[in-house]
Amino acid sequence: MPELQIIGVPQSNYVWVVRIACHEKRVPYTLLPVMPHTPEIDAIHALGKIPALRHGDVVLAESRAICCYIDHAFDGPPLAPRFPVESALTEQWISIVNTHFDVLVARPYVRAYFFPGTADGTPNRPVIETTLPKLEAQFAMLDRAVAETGHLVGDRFTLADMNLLPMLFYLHHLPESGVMVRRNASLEAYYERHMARVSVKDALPPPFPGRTSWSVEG
Ligand SMILES: N[C@@H](CCC(=O)N[C@@H](CS)C(=O)NCC(=O)O)C(=O)O
Repeated sequence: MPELQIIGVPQSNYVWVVRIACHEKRVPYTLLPVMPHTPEIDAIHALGKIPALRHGDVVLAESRAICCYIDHAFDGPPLAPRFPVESALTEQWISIVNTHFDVLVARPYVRAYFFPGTADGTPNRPVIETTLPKLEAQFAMLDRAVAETGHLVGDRFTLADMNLLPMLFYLHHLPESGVMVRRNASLEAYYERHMARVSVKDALPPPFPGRTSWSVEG
């Protein structure tokens, strides 16, 4: 069997997602900590984004596609349910998180702390203030979604949960979003429960280079 390579720096939430998938399936892999927009990534992802995967002749970009491959190419517990309704609900939550929560709301907020683009490197307050009401609404949506079973889909840990937890981890460590998550009791319980899961902990990234922790002052 050729070596499975996950390509991308571990601090990327989507690199973390595909690594959780590998740990859940007990698929051994090598992590190549490559930055976005480098020649190796540009050769795989048309927009230069991480993660990417290489496995023999198989070369893939996009976390959802990579997780699909890991799920179907290897034995081990299914990452996504195989039943039609649960399978569709898993896709539904991955889509909501990826196209609304992550890219439109959570990512600009997290970037405003870690990559603020301000002259003095301090957090980008205008971006933070703009995203706060949207974050509040999306946390309320997620709180309702996990209230009944403690999972996004049914009563088991699926790819929908794997896809959300890394971004939730970063938000939990930032000032305003951390307070908001803790105010949503079901979401906070969901976060604490699943962050303790072995696959999630084993793939936990180190803080960004030059930092000693994930927490940031407001
Ligand atoms: N839809 C992509 C999103 C990947 C993504 O946004 N990756 C970030 C790191 S977490 C990245 O490469 N950012 C660089 C950029 O957008 O220029 C996926 O699911 O893999």
